[in-house]
Amino acid sequence: MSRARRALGLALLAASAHAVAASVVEPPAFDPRSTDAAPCGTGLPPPGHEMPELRPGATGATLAVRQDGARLCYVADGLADAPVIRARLGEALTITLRNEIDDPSMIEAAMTPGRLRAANIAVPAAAGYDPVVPGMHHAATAATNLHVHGFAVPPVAPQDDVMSVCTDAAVGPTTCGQRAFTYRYRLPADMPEGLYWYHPHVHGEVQAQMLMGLAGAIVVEGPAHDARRAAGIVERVLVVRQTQDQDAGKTPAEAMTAAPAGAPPTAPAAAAGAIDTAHELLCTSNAGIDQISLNGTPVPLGDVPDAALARFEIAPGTRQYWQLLNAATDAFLSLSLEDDQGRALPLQVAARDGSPLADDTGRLRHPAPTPEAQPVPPGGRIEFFVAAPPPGTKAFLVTHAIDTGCAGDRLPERRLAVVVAGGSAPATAPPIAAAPHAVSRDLFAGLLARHVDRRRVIAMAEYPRPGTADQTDFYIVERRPGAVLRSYTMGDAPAITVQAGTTEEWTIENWTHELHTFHIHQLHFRVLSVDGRPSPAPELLDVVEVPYATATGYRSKEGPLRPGRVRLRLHFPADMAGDIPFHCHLVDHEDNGMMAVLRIARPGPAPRSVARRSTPSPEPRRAADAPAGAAPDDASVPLAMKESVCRAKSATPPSR
Ligand SMILES: [Cu+2]
Repeated sequence: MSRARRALGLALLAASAHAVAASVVEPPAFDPRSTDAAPCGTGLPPPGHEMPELRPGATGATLAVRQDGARLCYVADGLADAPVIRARLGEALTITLRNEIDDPSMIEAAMTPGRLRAANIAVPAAAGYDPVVPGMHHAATAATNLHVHGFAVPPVAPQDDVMSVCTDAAVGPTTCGQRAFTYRYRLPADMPEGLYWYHPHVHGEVQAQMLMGLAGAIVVEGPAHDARRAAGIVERVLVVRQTQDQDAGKTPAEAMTAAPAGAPPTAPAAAAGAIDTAHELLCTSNAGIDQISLNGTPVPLGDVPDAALARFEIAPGTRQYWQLLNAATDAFLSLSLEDDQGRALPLQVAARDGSPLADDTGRLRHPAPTPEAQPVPPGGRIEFFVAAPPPGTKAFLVTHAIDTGCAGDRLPERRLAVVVAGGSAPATAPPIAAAPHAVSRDLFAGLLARHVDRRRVIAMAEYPRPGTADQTDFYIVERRPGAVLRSYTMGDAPAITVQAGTTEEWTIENWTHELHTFHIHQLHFRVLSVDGRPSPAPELLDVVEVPYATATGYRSKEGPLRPGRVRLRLHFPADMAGDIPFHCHLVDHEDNGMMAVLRIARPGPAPRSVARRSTPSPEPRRAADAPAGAAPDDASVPLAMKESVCRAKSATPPSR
């Protein structure tokens, strides 16, 4: 859910799309060439469009960020068509990012935070309530930078440093001190091979810049890619983006329905020792449906003719390898391949988030083809084999309707593409059963076997800003004694410091009524359990969906809410030492505070006392989610996190 003033730029985008649909005037032909008159090209790509490829290697390539009104685009080799960047394990990748943005006001208009110019009124500490100190409105700078999502490279310039590296726009503040920056990545030879992606990461402007067009895929090639190529398997890159955020622009008063009947008023007594989340029982009444696109082409809603869909041909009797990125700002996907009767066809998933589902030990094997829908959260990737449908039939790539929680967005079923048998097979194409699955050892191997040095509980929450009608603040905070809810503000000190070489288990809790995701830079983690259900084959991911909270009944010992939970195991390699952001990848939430920084400290002569950091956790209450020494459950940790909304409702709205 995002709440903000309607973004002018996005409204313009939407309006122009509607105007095209409603008028008889032919839309401009698609021409991705970037010119002075049309910096981001003209027209929309036809369904099934393939983005150009860019192979910068060590010598490098330039990626310019250009602007055409409410649109932003990545331009390479003169084409405003976010290239698929191809890189190679163990090799250097050099990219110069140049900022050509010339109208920051369009980004300002597309940003979701409200119009607050002053710090919000802090809620005074009182019995039962603790201060909430939200941030304030972030004015658009039009600075941009490049995050290589998922790359296991140091968070240190000139590699993936999103905290201190940025580039200034052609017009606007000059806070970055540079118009261009050359990123020099050294891809480890043992990084997982597969689909990654790039997007801006200037805090407060991530959603605006992504909605306006900034996101692209990176394919990191290695032995598995080589094996597929040798076998003649065609690879296809699919990028889902989001161009609108419809539910913005409502006030919380408009957007929220009443709490369920019988909900008690927020009372300190109900909150003793736990997050007081009575207001989290509020739902929203979203009516809008966000527009998504596939490789730049709008994805239609409802039952549409096949001609409106991307059409992909697969040579009869063969299969292809599809690499799909969900670069949407907040739209989840749930993918299936279906025949024209709506029956799910088996899908063989090979990798997620750039990581093979099998490991080199044989402990984790490639799953059998499954007809089950495959979730792909915002920021996530999935790679799978698609077999040619029998000649004369067709199949559809579908994303199903998703329940995102009563405060989440509406996500209806949509068809993304039609798949038919056609074309001729490459000479080397193997029969379907013989596709190779190369699995090499990666730097996250052995994670499941590592000794766990420490366990933490990380809570996600969201509260309407006290005293105002147009802003929700989002939080991600470690639950520990003395913790205070505070939205992240650029420059905040690291929330957590760990020693390089250690391993931790984090339980991520979602105390809200909408889905969130957890993403951490630099690292892949294994997902051990979801809502207490152990994963039979813990996946190695860099972004994971965190289920929404469920009401427990008001007489429950647990309080009114049971948070959704995922339990993760993370290892902190010395090579990744530095300050690493972790955040929700519904990027509006990230922009509005659901972000924090983890510091990986290099091993030094005087590490922190291990004994002090290894205080035994209290016994968890829920056996299902409680292997020995599991993370503590909600009521067992003394907390200083209590929401303050009800108390603050009568506060004077801050000046705007
Ligand atoms: Cu979120």
